[in-house]
Amino acid sequence: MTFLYKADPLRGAQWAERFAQRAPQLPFRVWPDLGDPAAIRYLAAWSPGDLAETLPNLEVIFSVGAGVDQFDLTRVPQHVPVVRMIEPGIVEGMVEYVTEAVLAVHRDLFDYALQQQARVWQALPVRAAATRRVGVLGLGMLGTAVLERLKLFGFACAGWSRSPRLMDGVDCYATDASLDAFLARTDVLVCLLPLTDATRGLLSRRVFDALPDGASLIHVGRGPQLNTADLLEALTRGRLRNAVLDVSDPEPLPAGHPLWTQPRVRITPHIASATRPEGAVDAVLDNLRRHRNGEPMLGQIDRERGY
Ligand code: NDP
Ligand code: OXD
Repeated sequence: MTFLYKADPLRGAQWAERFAQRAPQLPFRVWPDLGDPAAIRYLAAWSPGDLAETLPNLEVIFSVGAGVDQFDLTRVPQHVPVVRMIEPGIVEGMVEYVTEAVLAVHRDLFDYALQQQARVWQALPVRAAATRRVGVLGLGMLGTAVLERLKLFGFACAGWSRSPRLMDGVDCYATDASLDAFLARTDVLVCLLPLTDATRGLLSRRVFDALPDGASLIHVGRGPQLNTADLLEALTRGRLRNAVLDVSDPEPLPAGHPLWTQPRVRITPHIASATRPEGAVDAVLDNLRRHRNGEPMLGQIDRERGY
């Protein structure tokens, strides 16, 4: 009974070390060193390629990320559950990233960066956090954690999800029918949605036009959710004021892409948060225990929904 890891090899070495400490009885291999394919029961991957179809005795696939859109689920046999990553490090990283980005927008740091380039020493009026309306698309593990932190600054917080949710101190909107009402009250829009057929291309002119004039976008979901031509146009029109983009389509963003040179766009290379090896291995081992005991695994995705 072997565990196979197929993702970043540097992190793989850290996973191997943690496995050796926490589960020395379970042989751990790093792809492409498969050993006997028939012995592999568990796979952790960013993207499994053809492994899900070709490993004859595979029992569970773990995504090393919180998202699973990089998996081709049609190539994963129906009897093999797919489990996404739920571990504290990934949440902490995302809370830090989005909090910093919201505060940067709130405290006009994009404007001050432009003023600095022009050597302008000019104070801008400071708005109270309570008058700044933050809206998070996605009220899952990450969206709720982000809102819990943003609430502490006093921002007017709202969230949008597929099914109705309740969160203390957060105005919760659900379903497509309430999207416009949610957008109309949102000055800073944060995208923390999984990539599915329903969310692909969602961040488009239609959404930007439903936001108040001069709103800002923080996109930390997945690149294909954003229509970049519409974003550029909305920035040019002044409809959107600033954009913080951690994800792009394709990744890496090509060197000649016009987003690179937009003065009010800040780009980071998909680093908002990442699974930490210790937490990830602990989460996987806990789920293996659950699997063996016939208990539900934490983070098992629903193939129909796609997340
Ligand atoms: P979850 O699955 O916990 O939550 C997803 C949320 O999105 C849920 O609230 C869900 O609604 C909502 N949602 C999904 N589809 C729709 C829809 N069509 N309409 C309205 N709401 C919808 O995901 P996480 O919070 O763990 O992660 C979110 C995403 O963040 C990941 O899928 C990944 O793409 C991205 N991510 C990015 C990282 C980065 O570094 N940039 C790092 C980690 C993750 P409901 O509650 O009703 O199910
Ligand atoms: C993830 C990511 O989904 O890193 O975990 O984007």
